[in-house]
Amino acid sequence: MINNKVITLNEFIVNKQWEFPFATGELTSLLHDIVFAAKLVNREVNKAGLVDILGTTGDSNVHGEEVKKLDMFAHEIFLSSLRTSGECCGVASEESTGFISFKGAESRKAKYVVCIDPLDGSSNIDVNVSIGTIFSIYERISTEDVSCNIDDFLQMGRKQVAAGYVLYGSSTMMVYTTGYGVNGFTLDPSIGEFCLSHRDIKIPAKGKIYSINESYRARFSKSINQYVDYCKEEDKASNRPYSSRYIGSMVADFHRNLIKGGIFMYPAMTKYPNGKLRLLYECNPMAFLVEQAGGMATNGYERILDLQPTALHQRSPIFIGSPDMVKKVGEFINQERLVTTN
Ligand code: P6P
Repeated sequence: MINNKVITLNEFIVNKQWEFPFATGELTSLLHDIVFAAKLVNREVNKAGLVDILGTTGDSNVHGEEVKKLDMFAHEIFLSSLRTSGECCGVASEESTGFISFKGAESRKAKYVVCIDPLDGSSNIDVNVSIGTIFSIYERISTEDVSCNIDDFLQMGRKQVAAGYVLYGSSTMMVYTTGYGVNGFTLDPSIGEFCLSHRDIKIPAKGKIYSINESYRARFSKSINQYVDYCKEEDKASNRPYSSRYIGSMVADFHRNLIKGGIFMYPAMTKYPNGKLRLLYECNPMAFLVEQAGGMATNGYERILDLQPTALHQRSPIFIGSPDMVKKVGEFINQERLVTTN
């Protein structure tokens, strides 16, 4: 609120546009289209238990994961909004094996591509646990007025022009960045608008929360288990033991740690030798957001945003959150590397 005036997300996006001297309004318009799609998805997520949109489609996606009806609904809603926006020439979606190139004359001229996980954490849909949408926006590198190509999507995360997520939780929030800080907006259902509720979010340098699926302990490397044991040790000077919090929905786990401080970890393991989370539409957008909020995101060795993608759905290990905590787990990982390489 400024002078008790509610600031809506649409107003905020337009106001921020004026901060870009050469802004032409295209990114503003694209963000508006994403916001519109999020409102439509939110409406269905909120009544998922009442309509025949729960359960599965009986299909599985490119990752061999069961596709939920709401997954596909969200995918189609975002695709439709992006296709008609005229500001996006193509989309890489978790729900689509290949990228989708929009063929319309206006879309072919558009300067942006979008990578998106339309509904992440979908295994939680049927049990009413928070789920989310994650998006990432790049300027195309292919020639305008021709169809986009794979290289438009395989850009390093540090090339993102915008990224954000929608959290369909106890309230519905949108959190996004265009590279000038992170701001959060809460949906007011009475007016159907996202309103500024978390201005200029900064993640605490350290927190008391660690998030990891400890059921995989037998599959983790020694250094990961050593760090988890470190989190559990009694040490008042360093405010340990930390609390274990893991929802199994990346957006919800990330958002809690962003606000309170903490670390989310999905390491490589025997079942997932490159980690489980996807670089283009989970790791990169969250890494852009966390760095803009003063946090860190690595794959254990390198900055996530510096990784060169080679495939649309490639996975990456990820350690993301409060910088002091990401650095600490990195010390354990590199110690193991030193020991095993000597
Ligand atoms: P696991 C949801 O399926 C997801 O992609 C992320 O949202 C979540 O953090 C992770 O997988 C949970 O994976 O193996 O712990 O169930």
